[in-house]
Amino acid sequence: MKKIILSLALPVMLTPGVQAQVSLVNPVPHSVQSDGTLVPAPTRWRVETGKSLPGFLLSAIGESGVEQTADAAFRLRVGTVADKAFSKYRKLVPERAEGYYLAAGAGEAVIVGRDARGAYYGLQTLQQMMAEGKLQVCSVADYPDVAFRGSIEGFYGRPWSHEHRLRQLDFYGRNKMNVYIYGPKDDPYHRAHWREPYPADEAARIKELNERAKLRGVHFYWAIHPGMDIKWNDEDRRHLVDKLEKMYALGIRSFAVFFDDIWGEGAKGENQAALLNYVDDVFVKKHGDVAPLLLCPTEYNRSWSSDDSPYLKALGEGLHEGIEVMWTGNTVVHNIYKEGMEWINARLKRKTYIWWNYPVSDFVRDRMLLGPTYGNDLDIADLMSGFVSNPMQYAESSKVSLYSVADYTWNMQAYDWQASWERAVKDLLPGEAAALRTFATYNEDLGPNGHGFRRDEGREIAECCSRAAEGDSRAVAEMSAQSALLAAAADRLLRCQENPLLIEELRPWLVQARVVAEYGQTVCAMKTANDNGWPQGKFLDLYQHARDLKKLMYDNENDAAQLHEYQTGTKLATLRYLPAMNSLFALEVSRFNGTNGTQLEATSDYAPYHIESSVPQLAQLPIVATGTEVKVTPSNEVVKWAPDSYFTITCERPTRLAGMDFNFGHHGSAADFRLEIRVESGEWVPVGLLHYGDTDEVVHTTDEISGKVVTAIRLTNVSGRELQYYFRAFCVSR
Ligand code: LOG
Repeated sequence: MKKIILSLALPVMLTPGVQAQVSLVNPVPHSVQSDGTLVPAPTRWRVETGKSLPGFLLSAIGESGVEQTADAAFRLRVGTVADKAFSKYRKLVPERAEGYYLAAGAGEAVIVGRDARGAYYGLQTLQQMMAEGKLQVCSVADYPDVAFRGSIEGFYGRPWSHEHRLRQLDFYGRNKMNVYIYGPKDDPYHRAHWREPYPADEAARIKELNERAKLRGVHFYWAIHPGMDIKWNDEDRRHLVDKLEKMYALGIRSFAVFFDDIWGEGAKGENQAALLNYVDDVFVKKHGDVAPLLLCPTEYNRSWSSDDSPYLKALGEGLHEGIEVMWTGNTVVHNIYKEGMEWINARLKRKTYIWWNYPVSDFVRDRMLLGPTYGNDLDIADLMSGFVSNPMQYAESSKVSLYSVADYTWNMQAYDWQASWERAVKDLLPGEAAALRTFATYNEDLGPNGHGFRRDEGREIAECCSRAAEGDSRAVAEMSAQSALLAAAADRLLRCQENPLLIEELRPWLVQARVVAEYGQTVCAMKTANDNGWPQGKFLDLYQHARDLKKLMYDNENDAAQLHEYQTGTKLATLRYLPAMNSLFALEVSRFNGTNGTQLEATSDYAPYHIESSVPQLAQLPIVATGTEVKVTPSNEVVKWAPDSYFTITCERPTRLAGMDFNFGHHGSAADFRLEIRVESGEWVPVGLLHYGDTDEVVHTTDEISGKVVTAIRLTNVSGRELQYYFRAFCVSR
């Protein structure tokens, strides 16, 4: 084997053009030494392992796809620094938990981990390098920047399926992520019925997940969310510990307790701290083999807290040392900045564990988020104890972002979001990476949303879009071509067999992309028609077609048959592409009107209902009309209604009502609000509100609403105080 000199001080040391095999590795390793020499990757190897290796590592070697035979010419040696046989490598292995040293050459590869997980990660690096049948002569010294890296299945909506979760755990292992936190809001045994044990079949599945996690070097955290109805008494403390014991019996050894998105009794800091300390004493310490507890607090972001928050003080001072606390940043959905990390660490008196709310889409359910993962500071690795991403309810699609989260948390300073994204797309769908890449560039932004978190969608066509919007001929021609490429990409993906689970998730957006692209092409053709003085009838055909496509797009967004559970629509290309095409449409229609003396309507948009609200959390909520219903997307957090604040839905055209109801998660809320409808004369008419039963949370109207034709509906907080309610459902029937 070639002699390799190693320098830990230097990051990846490669001459451009010779990085082929090492560049296949995710996350980007800290230090690689290589002159770029490539040798054929072994198809068989004889394996020598150190005595320290646990079973999961041996099975990982077994599953590597390379045949193990005693007479193979290639020798693979795997061990840890605890193995005598590997002692001569000890100095080369970074002195960091989960670090490893790997040296690979023509006849041999050696992997030495600081610990077992380190060795496992060295094996991942070697396997990824060999993916294209070649092996690069190199040495790698590598380790993670952040101790705990992974995902938190913590969204509202349909929880991931068992199959998806297993695939996720495999993916985490490959990408050197070591945490999966199980906390789907809509698993009843996690939250609403936290006291109750899982039915046997579900318990068996969780056990299987935990087993798979172990095989992939992943800490499986099971989270419980008791805060909605917990009583601070012995009985409920016992309920909590009993439930944790049941999960312990399944083999779980890492636990989290969540208190997010609640108010009232459950939200008291001292009580939460006391409960966690109690669990620490009677459960964690008692067992001795349970990881430090993880808490998600109620004030989990800075905008809901204050410089001298008594709540954070209670946690910072009250919680046992070692208990980890989660934090979403400056707001619920926010990139993570150094100043904010320092602020919260000082208050919690520990390094905070980041719960990053991206690419979660439970507050913008009409979006598929496939763009690059960017915006977090690159100098904060030492300020956090962990970093987990809350993904979309679409597990496969979330891998675009999770791949880069793995990259970012492993080697922060070297993190290059663009390059990481390019690799992520290839990794997810190698055979159709170009099509997925094209499609993804139209599925980045979240659109207006209550959290104000946006992504820069369509960077690559930005200039072209702005010129096309003003009717520039070359730009319009290019936009027409771009539209054709989007349609082609969507078609390719729709018939792609490579990853059926991914395509199933993307399908509504792919179908919509075809309509979007056809709209763009049609609008570009309207310009051609005007430029060349085509007969009026031809322009009118295109004009009508563009408007029909807009309506079809709207119907697609709102077609009940196509909606995934909880999902309210399917939007894409909204940041640059569609606005540019809409402007061009208006421009060409006015041109046509000018030349022909016609009065065609210049707007193609179709959005029959709009929200106006003085409650910032509600003002940007998506609203959709499906069949006979107009629904507002639920908000996940606690919504604060200032006294006299209002929430209005305006109708583009007068709408005949059949009824309406809403659910703010609180019996008695009917008395706090006034509902009014605006009739066609413009007059506001009050409507009575009531609950049907003694405990019913849903608010109904008294029947004076049915049959009324209205142009707006307004709800006002008339309680005279600030109200803190959920916004679970708001539905108007027409
Ligand atoms: C929830 C979370 C949800 C996310 C985005 C936390 C700590 N809690 O507003 O379950 O997926 O925001 O909607 C949250 O982020 N509440």
